[in-house]
Amino acid sequence: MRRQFGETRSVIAQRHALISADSHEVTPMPNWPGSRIVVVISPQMGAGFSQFLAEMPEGAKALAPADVIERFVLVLEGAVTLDLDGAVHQLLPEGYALVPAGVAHEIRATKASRLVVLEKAFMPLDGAEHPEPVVGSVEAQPRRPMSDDGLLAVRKLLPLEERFDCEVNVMEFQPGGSLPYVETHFVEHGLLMLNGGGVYRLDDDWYSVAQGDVIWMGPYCPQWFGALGATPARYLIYKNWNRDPLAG
Ligand code: UGY
Ligand code: MN
Repeated sequence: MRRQFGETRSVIAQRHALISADSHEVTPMPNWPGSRIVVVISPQMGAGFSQFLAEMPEGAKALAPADVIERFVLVLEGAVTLDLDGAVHQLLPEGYALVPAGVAHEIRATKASRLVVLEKAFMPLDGAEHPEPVVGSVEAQPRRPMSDDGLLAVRKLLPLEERFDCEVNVMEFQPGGSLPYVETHFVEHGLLMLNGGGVYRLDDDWYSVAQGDVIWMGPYCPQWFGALGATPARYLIYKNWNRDPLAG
């Protein structure tokens, strides 16, 4: 991109956004003192959640969000500890945690680290218990085939239980693999390209996307992805999940 001519690959549209690194804006964040934060998706653009990238210097800490907010973190680089109710978990690259709303915790970088963070107001379900924290690693989750051609698989990072109001998955496309059809749904997505690239259809536009790109897909944004190149494409994808569209 020729930034000196005011160019960027980022696009902010009514119902979707593509945020590329060339337009990242670093901002301070009270719960992340000393870290470099880039908020890539937020309610200000129309989303029902926020997604940000956090660059933590060694020793930096993150404090818990407001009591009604649940937080998902995935380590991209480095290493952090997660102090949860007295138990200390070590998160390495592709290690992740979901900290339910109201659960006290502290994240501390044991070396310079990069994280992707998703936060949203938790939507409880009548009669269901409050979710428990989840700590895991992407690699430890089974690959579930998603297409007949064997080119698409998903790893589900959170339990498929109704007390959880969101899903966070890693979709894995072999070269030439694609979503089987153009999806339209009332739930929305926050996405981070982890590896490889391809073509993303959002509404009536087709974008080339690669590692590091972030996408917001709002409700009913028609969406499709096809992987291109010699290596697999993988993305992390959040969606609000398992709640009636008339709830809340
Ligand atoms: O779970 C999903 O809705 C997912 N298949 N969407 C997507 O990859 N754009
Ligand atoms: Mn979808």
